[in-house]
Amino acid sequence: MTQSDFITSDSIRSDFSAAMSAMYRDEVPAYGTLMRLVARVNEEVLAADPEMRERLAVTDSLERISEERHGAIRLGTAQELSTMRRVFAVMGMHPVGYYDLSTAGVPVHSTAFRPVGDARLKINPFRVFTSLLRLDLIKDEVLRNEAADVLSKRKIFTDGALALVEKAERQGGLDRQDAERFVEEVLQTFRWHDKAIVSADMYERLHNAHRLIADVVSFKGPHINHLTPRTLDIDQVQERMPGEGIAPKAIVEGPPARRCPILLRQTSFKALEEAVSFRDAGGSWRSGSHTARFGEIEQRGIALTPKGRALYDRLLNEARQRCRPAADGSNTSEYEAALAEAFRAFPDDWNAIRRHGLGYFTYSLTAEGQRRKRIDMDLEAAIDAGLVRFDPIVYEDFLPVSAAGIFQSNLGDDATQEFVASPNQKMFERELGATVLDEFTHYAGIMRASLDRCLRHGGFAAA
Ligand code: OOG
Ligand code: NI
Repeated sequence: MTQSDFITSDSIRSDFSAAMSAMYRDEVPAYGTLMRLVARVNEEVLAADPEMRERLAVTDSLERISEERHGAIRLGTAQELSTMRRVFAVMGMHPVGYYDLSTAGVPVHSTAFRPVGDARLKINPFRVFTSLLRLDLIKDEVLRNEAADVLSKRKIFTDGALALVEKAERQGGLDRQDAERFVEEVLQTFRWHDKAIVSADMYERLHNAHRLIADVVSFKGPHINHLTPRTLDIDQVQERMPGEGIAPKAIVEGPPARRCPILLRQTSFKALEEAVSFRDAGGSWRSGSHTARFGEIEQRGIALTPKGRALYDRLLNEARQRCRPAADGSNTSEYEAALAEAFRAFPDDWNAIRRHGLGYFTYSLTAEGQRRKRIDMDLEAAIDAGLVRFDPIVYEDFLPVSAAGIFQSNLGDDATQEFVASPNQKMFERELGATVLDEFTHYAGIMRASLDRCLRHGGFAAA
């Protein structure tokens, strides 16, 4: 077997995300409806805005605009998490970022497994927001031990999947046939199981401790709980969801609509109540229901520097202190007004964002800049003279407050619960068996590299 017989990890990721999408549309028909609505709105936006079409044609693949950008799962043990890391590595997905959601009332901490680097993201951007349940936050010791016991006995990966992960690690890749089997085997882990592995009574107790605990502990595997295509106009889709018979959550998470989009805006349709059955001590099945699976959409903007992010966090906090968005939608317009008002303090002009050091950009020589032998001025002057251009770097990660909002609206709106803030990245990385990539360092590196390239090729006086 030579290296050249191997399928690239990017192509395994593409196949996997396509297979997952097909499975999910099949399992959750409302998700198919959302996908069609997103595609329709994206077409309308592009038809009305030829400039955007042009820009997307150059920087992205237009045909794949409405495809999934991410999904999410919730795991129960460190063992599951570290094996999942190895599974995703075969698809070129690596842990980026640490998210502590305990502060927001959700007993998990998380990372995002995603492709790293522009070229790989362009081939296929699929990523999975992966949470690990924090049993240490369950107060009831008896329940905590029972839950740990159930989790320690389940096997979420097929033997075939585990064997192929080992083979990929040993060989440094997989050939076509193995890659196909790998996708098929790994997909099984993300399937929905309507038969619980706990009794109705235990489900009830887990559910009372926290809905999320019941979702993680009660089933055979970590069913994919949502997939998320990209939309070019999130407000349009949000507004048109009810017309398609799907119920959106009350607010769009993240920053308000702006001329220069920052970070990430997200919304979802509420999780469906689905029929499940529980096996009782006597061995007979009892029917019940469980709410876990939903659909989400996202719209991405520029990646912010630590300074920009601190400003974002402060303004979001300000808005939420003025008006806490109610889950039933009763104060949505008031919240939107507070958000828009707070974010007036965030510059809404690319050059201002850049000059204040709030966002990450890539720099490149314009056609005119390329013609010059030597650019005898500093970078700012070269930008003003039209010799150098700058383009925003897209934010590829997630936001903890938004994630908490997405979790909550899908755990049932009564699920808000207080936990003591207890971020523990060290513990998470121990459980993961690896460190997570710091997203700021990563974006800064991309900006730095583009700047170096630009300075070198421009023969800058200062370079
Ligand atoms: C994950 C929620 C977070 C996002 O897009 O912020 C998330 C979950 O509900 O498991 O997917
Ligand atoms: Ni999501």
